[in-house]
Amino acid sequence: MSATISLQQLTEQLDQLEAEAAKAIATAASAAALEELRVGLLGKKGKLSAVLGAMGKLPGDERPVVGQRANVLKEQVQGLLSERLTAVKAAAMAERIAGETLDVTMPASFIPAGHRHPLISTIEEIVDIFSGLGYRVEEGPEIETDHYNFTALNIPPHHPARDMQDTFYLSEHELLRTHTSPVQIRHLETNPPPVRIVAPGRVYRRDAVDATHSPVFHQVEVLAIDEGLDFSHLRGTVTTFLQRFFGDLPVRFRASYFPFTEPSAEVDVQWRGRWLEVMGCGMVDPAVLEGLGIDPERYSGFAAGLGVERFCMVRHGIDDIRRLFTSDLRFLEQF
Ligand code: 2NL
Repeated sequence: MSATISLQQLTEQLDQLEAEAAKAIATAASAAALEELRVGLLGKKGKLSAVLGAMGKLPGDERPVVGQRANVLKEQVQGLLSERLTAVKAAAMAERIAGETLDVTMPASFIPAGHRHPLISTIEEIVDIFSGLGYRVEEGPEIETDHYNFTALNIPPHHPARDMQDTFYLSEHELLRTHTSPVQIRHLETNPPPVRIVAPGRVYRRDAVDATHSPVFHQVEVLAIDEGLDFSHLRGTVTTFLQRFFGDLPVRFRASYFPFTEPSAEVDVQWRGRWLEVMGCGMVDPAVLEGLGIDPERYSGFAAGLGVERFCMVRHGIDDIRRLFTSDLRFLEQF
């Protein structure tokens, strides 16, 4: 029936099993692989059980020899398994720790911080100075009517400033504002004096682009209307403003002409030894006040206007207005 088996054969099988188990355990890479090996070697249907099953076919006196040998082997394998399990767990933990290491000394990823465009910071500086002198900021539309842009400012229908050559028209009566004065006219329509406002904004004129001209540029205008204002208030305000912006420099006023002010003046600062024209101003023409229903016998006021690009260029020594509009970061990063 069943084949006979000798003590020698069984002992050889156990030796072979020992070598096989030692090799497999030494290379098992995980706890799960070790458990699989344990079941395969020492489990009920494992290899050791198979050998022990065959033991029954040996003569009675030989059985204890094999039994003893099998027990030693079993303990050996259990020892190897638990040793290897400890090693595998330690390796897994070491790998996990290495993977989760957070290097707190590593530099943060670089996020470049932007900054304001020099034109915008120039507007903010100018507006800040007038805020400090008690002026409120007012803004208005860039598309205006000829009434607010010209008529209300005492610029008659055939004045050259109204010409298609100088102004962008959108329709017969609509245009791109050529100055921010319409903001002040609109404000005066709904706010009775006393008024002190500063009006920054973008304006448009038909100009060919060159180093000092752009069809789109920025203006800041200021307006003060009250009882008893005279040219000394204008002079004091403009001088204070210019010295806060440029530093304590000589300032001079030269007689000039604007349709909406009388008298009018051009203002120069002595910058690095040279006189530079930087703004225009004057006492608001009584005809402008009258057109708004403000009694010029009771109220008077002054106004001033400046080009932001020019202020920015003088302050930073920029030689070409186009640099302010071409968005070249190599230029802009300097400010
Ligand atoms: C310049 C000169 C100026 C004004 C603007 C003004 C506004 C009103 C009434 C009267 Cl509502 N005047 N503005 C007055 C004088 C000069 O600007 O050279 N701008 C760049």
